[in-house]
Amino acid sequence: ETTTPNWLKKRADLSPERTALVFNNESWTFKEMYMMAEKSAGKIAGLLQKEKKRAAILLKNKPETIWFIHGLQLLGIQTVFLNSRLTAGELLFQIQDSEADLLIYDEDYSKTADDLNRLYAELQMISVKKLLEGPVSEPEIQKEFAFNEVCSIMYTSGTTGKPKGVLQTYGNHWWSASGSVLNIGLQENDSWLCTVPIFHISGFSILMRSVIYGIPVILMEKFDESAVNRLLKSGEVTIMSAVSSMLSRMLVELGEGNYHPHFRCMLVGGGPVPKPLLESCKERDIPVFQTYGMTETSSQIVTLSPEDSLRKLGSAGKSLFPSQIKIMREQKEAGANEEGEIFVKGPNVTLGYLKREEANRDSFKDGWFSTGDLGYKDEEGYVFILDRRSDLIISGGENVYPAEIEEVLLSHESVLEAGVTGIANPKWGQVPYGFIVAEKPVTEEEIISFCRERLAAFKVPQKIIQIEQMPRNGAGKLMRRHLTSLLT
Ligand code: S0N
Ligand code: AMP
Ligand code: MG
Ligand code: MG
Ligand code: MG
Repeated sequence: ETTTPNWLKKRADLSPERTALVFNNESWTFKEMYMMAEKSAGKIAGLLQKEKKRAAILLKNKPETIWFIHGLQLLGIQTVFLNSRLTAGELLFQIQDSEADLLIYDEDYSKTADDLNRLYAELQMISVKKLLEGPVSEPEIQKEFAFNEVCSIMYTSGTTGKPKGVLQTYGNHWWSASGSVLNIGLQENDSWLCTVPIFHISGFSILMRSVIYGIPVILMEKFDESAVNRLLKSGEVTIMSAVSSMLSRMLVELGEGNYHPHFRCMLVGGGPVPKPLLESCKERDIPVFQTYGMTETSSQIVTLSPEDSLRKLGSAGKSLFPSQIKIMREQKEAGANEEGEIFVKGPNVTLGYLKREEANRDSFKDGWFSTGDLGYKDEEGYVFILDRRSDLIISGGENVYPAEIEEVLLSHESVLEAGVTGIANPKWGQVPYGFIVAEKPVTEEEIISFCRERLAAFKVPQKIIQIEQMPRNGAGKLMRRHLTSLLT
């Protein structure tokens, strides 16, 4: 079994004085970061019994979050990353499903924590503030990482049913970071701007790359296009990860301005990247690289290379060095320009979903992971992503699963049938619209506020449309994409 030294510990030993993190006007070296992580580990260890192995975090993009994540790794405790946009009810499922022994939350989420406490009184929880004030014990530090050990768990929903915990091992993160750097390279002055949430793999992967490569993370608590543009103009940042909605907002704010020549890579993915957006980047000499990846692949698995980023605009690129991609059509590998389902394979692909035997059986075929996404390779082997896993809506980089919204709509006493589909939206890419067949009179406002209590804001249908009959095929299956044509 492959093991390596704990990455942060190793990094602090190799380059103690290099900058690890910049946040507002403060910065920390790798040596300081290790000290903070060790101290955090000591604080967490004092709370947990020895055999406890999983902690959930409901935290912000702040330095403490990074200390705690590394602290948990030092203790050999798996981290369950919770999306702070979710409601207490949605979080409860993930906390219980993952059997987390502890919840660490930011003070700003005290209201959610109180709600969780009401719903699940046995859950041990502590705020960052309390944890930082508490005593430090002498923790037993795990000096090594085993590659096939689970490091992190992030939830993602499926086409049907409840969210599933994606198991990400240390090996997955290592290979993901390696694949990225073997594509875009590493330069003396590199630094990676993190304004995507750390609770998504888009953000967490930046933390892993930072310790593995020895480069600083420039962290922002909240995405703000003018603050980001100022940074990119300053020359302080060389690489940034973004989703399309962020990039569009940045371009509007940028106007006729330009980024500093040090800025060398704008990695854009997490959902469809519109061609016109890529073209306006090209016109302004913004070094844009489309990437395709997912929680199950611990971030990028297909990314354009520097030499192709302009020539192959619109493509997500080729699979990164340690991984493979194939397009399957009617059980056979598709030919050039033939559309099919995207399958991926490689050491950054998840071991599977936590406690989901059936989903695991369905997702893996001969060592290949079936993504459910549709795409094709051109004659040179470049991948183009055409469509998402069945019916998945992506709103500003957040996934919205129609089945999950429909379940909530159906639970309303006035709703007999429900269907949800994504409608194009200039700000978010797509937003969900709800279609209902009512059995009793009900207003749009009533349904929307009912959803708001139960679902994260980005999942709440922007409109509720009452219809006479749901479009169904001969077998009675809801044809979600036909809903769009019912809009007047
Ligand atoms: C786009 C973001 C930044 C918008 O958030 P913002 O502007 O901070 O909004 P708030 O002030 O919090 O809220 C204002 C109102 O907007 C609503 N709202 C917020 N977000 C959304 C949304 N996504 N959709 C719809 N509505 C939204 C709020 O509810 C609020 O509404 P009101 O006023 O009514 O209360 C933010 O959404 C964001 O950070 N998005 C990005 C998330 C992300 O990172 N997704 C990627 C997930 N995928 C992966 O991690 C795999 C791919 C990957 O790893 C990757 C992706 C990109 C680049 C690189 C990689 C890589 O492979 O390395
Ligand atoms: P998540 O794990 O939540 O980030 O969701 C990953 C999904 O986002 C993928 O399965 C795709 O459906 C979608 N996605 C990611 N990157 C791209 C891209 N470059 N173009 C189109 N869709 C993408
Ligand atoms: Mg917010
Ligand atoms: Mg997503
Ligand atoms: Mg009902």
